[in-house]
Amino acid sequence: MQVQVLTLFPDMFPGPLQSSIVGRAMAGGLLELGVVDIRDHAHDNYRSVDDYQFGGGAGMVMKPEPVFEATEAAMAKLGSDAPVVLTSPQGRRLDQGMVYELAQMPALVIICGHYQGVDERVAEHLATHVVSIGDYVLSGGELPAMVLVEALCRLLPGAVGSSNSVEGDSITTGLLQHPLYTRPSIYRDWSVPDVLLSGNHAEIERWRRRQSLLRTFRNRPDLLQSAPLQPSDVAFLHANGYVKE
Ligand code: 9D3
Repeated sequence: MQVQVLTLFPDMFPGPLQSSIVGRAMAGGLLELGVVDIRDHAHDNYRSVDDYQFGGGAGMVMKPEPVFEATEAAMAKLGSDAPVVLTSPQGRRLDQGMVYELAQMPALVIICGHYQGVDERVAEHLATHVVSIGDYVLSGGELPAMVLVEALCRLLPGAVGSSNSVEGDSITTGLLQHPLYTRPSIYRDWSVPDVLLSGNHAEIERWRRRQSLLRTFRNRPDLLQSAPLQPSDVAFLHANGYVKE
């Protein structure tokens, strides 16, 4: 997959992406990551990339011309049908479904927003996807772009995790993963739950299922709404304080 990242802060890349799975994918040619300095597409002698907003108000807005022209230059290299992701707090929240959809593409352009935002014509007439990574305030779209690249990379055919059965499990259950333990069986007086050492696989599976249900109920009740639940799951949750809305 070819990814071109457009940013006002090209020094931030590849940054942490050169480690771990993404680094290996880049070294192995599975992922080609290009970084474009949007400022190189500025029009004037001051290399301006931002301006005051029409209508008044504090904060600067990224000008459309450098963003459009940097994107069009990137697409000339990648193919004009490559999706264009704009990172923005106003975007759709990134989830694994969106990552999966984008991972099917041979090429991708990611525009990193900065300042108060980007001239709306970019979202309206250039971006195919406007994406946020969650409800907290960052100073720009660079870290969100890295988050997206890392998530995509794991799904590329041949990358570590691309055929990860454990992940498949957690997607099909729609629940949070159960607790994991490894040796030693006792650490500082804290022992691993007996059931995991029992060798009784039916009991272990039942315990894991219940732990998944409890943590999902406590930490991500929103996920329970769409998780496929057995009557025995619902009964267990009810016995633990769950009331279906
Ligand atoms: C006062 C309104 N703010 C919007 C919620 C202003 C604002 C905050 C942060 C405008 C831009 C930014 C910079 N953030 C991003 O560009 C960004 C982001 C984020 O802050 N959180 C989660 N995902 C993303 S994707 C891009």
